Amino acid sequence: MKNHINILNQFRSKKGQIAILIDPEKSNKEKELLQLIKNAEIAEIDYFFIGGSTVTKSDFEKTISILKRNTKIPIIIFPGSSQQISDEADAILYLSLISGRNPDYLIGQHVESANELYEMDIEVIPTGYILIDGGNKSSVAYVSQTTPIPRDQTSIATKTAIAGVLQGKQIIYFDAGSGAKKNIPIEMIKSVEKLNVPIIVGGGIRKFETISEYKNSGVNVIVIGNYIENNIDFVLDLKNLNRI
Ligand code: 1GP
Repeated sequence: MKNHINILNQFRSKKGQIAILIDPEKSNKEKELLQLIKNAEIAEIDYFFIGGSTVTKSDFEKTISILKRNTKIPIIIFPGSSQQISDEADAILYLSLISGRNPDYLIGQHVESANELYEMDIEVIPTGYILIDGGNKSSVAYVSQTTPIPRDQTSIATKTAIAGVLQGKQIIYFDAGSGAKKNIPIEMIKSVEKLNVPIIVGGGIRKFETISEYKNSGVNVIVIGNYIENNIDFVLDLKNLNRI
């Protein structure tokens, strides 16, 4: 039995936490991952998220085991498919793609991995996953064959989040998609903050100002992936961010 940290409580505990997203399809080389871990520890990054839309099982397993062996930073699975599960992680975001109408990403993938996940010693966090148009076609929209919510439709995004909470989702993840040109609009965050569930935001985040704005609007966890893949020193710079 693992000594669980209770990641959901940790998400709730403060605003402006930072997660680095590792996509094992792009980052699975031990040397690079070790450098990333080193920088992340210096910068006191809160979480590693791991997952991707088109990752193979072997890249996923290899990457998660490198992380597990080399860091105490909590590892959270952000799964792109039912193949991306492992009890080497501390928790899994159990995503339902509630902005979409593809049953496979609402329940199908979940049924495929249900038995295996049920037996695993891992915290499972029911997550309402909401895709918002990030100004370009994202791989997650393409792979899931779903249409993101238009970025000016705050009301639809809010109603979607409310429906998710009523269904029992414990957190809401707004994603503009990896490499998004435009980030999640602040109005959406402000509108959903009243629901009192932790909010995670990701997609195309590359600037400190964006991170501060999200923190001040009530975002609990800000996810940065793509930008770090080519700018590993950005992780070190995050240490200087005023996170008080
Ligand atoms: C995408 O939320 C994540 O699913 C992070 O996006 O890779 O653009 O940082 P980036």
